[in-house]
Amino acid sequence: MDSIDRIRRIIHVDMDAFYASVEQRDRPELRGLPVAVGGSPDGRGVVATCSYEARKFGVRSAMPCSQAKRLCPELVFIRTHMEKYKEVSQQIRSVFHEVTDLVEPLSLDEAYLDVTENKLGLEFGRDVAKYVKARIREATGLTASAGVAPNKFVAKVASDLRKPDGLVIIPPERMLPFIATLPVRKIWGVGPATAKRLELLGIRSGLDLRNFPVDKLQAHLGSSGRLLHRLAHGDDPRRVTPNRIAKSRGSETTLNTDISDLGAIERIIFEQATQVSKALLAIQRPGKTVTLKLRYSDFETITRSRTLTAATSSARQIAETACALLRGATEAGDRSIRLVGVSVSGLLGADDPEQLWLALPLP
Ligand code: DCP
Ligand code: MG
Repeated sequence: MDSIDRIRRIIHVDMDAFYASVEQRDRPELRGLPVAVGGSPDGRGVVATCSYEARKFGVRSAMPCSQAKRLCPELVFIRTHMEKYKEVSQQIRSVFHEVTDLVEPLSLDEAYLDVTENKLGLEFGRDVAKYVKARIREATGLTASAGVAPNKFVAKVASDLRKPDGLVIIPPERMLPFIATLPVRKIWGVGPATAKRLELLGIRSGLDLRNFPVDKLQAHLGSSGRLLHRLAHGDDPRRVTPNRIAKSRGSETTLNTDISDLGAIERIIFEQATQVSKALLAIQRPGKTVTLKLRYSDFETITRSRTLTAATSSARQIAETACALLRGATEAGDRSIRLVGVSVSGLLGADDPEQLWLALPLP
């Protein structure tokens, strides 16, 4: 039988306050304190993430540092140490592969595992998830949260429910009642714009969505309406796919001499954006998130990202977004630069609702 047709056991694992937890692990004097990683306390840049102590004050990822400081005056700002996070990321991936090779990483700190069959020979997803959490703690000294469910989207919602150090199991028989209670925003593929359109139809919860006539939904939302209807019935056909095709395209340049002239950096960014645009057009996959990478002359390396409202492959839009990040969210100009890079991620493709629907056989 095809693996899609039988009940699967999917685990979604996500590290808790990832960058901040690594910093608190390595600097014990920071434990128990509100800590923000990224940006700087003089108000420049944005917070990449923050410790749970800081979240009590309302500090969040992507918040400008100035605002974070206002919400929490004693907030301790720490620079990012990407090499360390990548190393931990490798360690957790090794742990995942102790239980299955069906591992689909979503980012440095997050992955789906299909443990329907697993190397431990365990029957219950719950036991596999407990093993993974314990091994992650042993290998890295850090906590992860996990969700276990028969499909990806429910597993991901579940892993977020009892953070930090959470473990939430949604067994097959509890899946439909669970989805019924969810706000539609939690359903995979529903962003703010779709949520607003659903709201206009009086659809607020998973139950509303499930009970709404599918042909009417399709009339309003097109093919993704049918997919949403399926998801509301607990039918998320996405497989856990190891080694997915590249999820970004980028271009970076190490400069011959360090430069601090913003105009000169912008010219490089425009050239790079043109390269990236060509690459995206070649694979016919526009992307939503533009990332600017800079290495300062002292080798400190930062990335700044902005997610657009719609996917793009336009060189101009990529360049303008990267330049806005350069001027608004970095210290370029005050500090000289030895490397510049532009990349686009969040590419539309096989995992995007519209395209997924096109790939599915009609029921
Ligand atoms: N990150 C970032 N910029 C963002 C969001 C996240 O640089 N806007 C980085 C920092 C995070 C890491 O990615 O530590 C993982 O992102 P998560 O969304 O999983 O957030 P955390 O792991 O920090 O916290 P949580 O416990 O909510 O998962
Ligand atoms: Mg996380």
